[in-house]
Amino acid sequence: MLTIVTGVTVVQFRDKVSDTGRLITIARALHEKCKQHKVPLIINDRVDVALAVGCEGVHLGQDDMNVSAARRLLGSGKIIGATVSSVDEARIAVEQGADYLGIGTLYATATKKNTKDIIGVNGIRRILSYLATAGEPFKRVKTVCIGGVNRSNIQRVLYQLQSPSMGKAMDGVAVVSAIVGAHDVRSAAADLKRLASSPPPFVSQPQNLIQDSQEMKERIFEAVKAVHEQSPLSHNMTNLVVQNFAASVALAIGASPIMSNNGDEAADLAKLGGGLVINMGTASPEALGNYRKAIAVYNAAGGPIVLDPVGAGATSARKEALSFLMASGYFDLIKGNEREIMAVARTSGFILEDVSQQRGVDSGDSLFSLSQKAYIVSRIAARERNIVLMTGATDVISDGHHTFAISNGHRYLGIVTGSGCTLGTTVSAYMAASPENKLLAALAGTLHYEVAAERAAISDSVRGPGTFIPAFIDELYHLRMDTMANKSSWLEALKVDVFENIPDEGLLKDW
Ligand code: 3NM
Repeated sequence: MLTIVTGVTVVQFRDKVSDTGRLITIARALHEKCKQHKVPLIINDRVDVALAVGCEGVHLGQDDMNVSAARRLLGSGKIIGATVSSVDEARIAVEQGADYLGIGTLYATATKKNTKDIIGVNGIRRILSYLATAGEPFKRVKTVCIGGVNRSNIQRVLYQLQSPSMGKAMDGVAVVSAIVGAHDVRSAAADLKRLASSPPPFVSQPQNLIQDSQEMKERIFEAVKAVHEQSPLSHNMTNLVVQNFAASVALAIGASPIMSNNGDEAADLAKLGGGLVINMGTASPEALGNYRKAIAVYNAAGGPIVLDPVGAGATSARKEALSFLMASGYFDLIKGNEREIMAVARTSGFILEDVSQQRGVDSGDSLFSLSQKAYIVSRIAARERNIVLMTGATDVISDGHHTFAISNGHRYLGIVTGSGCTLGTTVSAYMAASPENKLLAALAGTLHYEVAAERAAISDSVRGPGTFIPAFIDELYHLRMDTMANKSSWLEALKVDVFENIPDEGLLKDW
């Protein structure tokens, strides 16, 4: 009936239909098995059954006996867990003496239909952030997340819920169907354990970034060369408006473009070692399904994914699309204008003042000071454990530890269609070519792109945004070729500032 398999550290007996006598019989047999393997047995809902069997504890839902009453009946030596889906429920459970919290529902699941709330990674983060700051017993309480966890998402979910910036990590996961619904229960559990204790393939080790501006220039030079030498696949699932431009930009920087919006093709493409751009510009429900398939296979292969949440704050359909995509997988870099990045902050679970109601896909006047931008991108990046690039007259890029301002570029980029999208294409190819330091790669890609724009804008053939585009593609190409010929004078044009200390601007609240 039960196989205790590699990797399972606690067993919960959950049976909502059997009579009490039968529950006790099954639980006794389970308890014997569990004891042989030194694994605690917890009974779902039924304090009486736990008492009758003498097992290690109970798990209580919001509609069951409350934790204080159960504690009085069971005493201090037993384990009491509680299901919670909000900060309030978590607070009450801990105040009443719960030893661990089962936080959910993470994702919709066929195993439990009457779940109160699907709260996703962001809802869980909110609860973890609260626990981290509410005092000792809250910080100490153990946590698992539950609902729809399986082998395809366990690494990403744990990675995103173990962000050091949150102050409290998720201790583990609780699963039903991923083990008991598997054909081979033993290997399913062992597989989950292996995945849970290893970093996801998309994670690169944090590097010591850069000592001084000379080193920065050298590393940027190397990153430009890496794209040329490796010619990484640049897979664009992009908006209809920019497909042609994006392919030309990819070729000019030395990447190998493919414009494929077919999710079924992504599994083969992900194996080729390139990068993926997901551009939400003209996303339909069908496109979102394709993006989800591609995100899963690139995450599994470890290839970098750039999310370009075009117009994310502008309509409720786009807000929902952003939530859908951010729940679908991990993005190595999220790139957007101020309002798009504020929509990302909200989707990431931050609570912010309503400064970000977006009116159109263009960025409009700047909402924030440079220091506020640095604060926003670094906080989101630290929480998402990725890189965030906020574009504007000055771009700000951060991985949550290192934050840079880039003041290169030209105003023509703001008045040609697809310049933001093709910057996404550029940084994804750069990250694919230099995966060991994705922040530096993204910085290098942005600089290549923006210095090329500056050079194009002053060339004799350019009289406005129309003539700018071909000149820009030329300059992207020439900068690469100059670099390959070891001509480094273009690096003198770089305008990069490093943020040393980023004050807490108080714009983003955790819960
Ligand atoms: N409790 P699976 S979700 C038992 O949200 C249970 O409180 C949930 O099953 C909650 O791993 C759930 O098959 C079922 O998705 C989890």
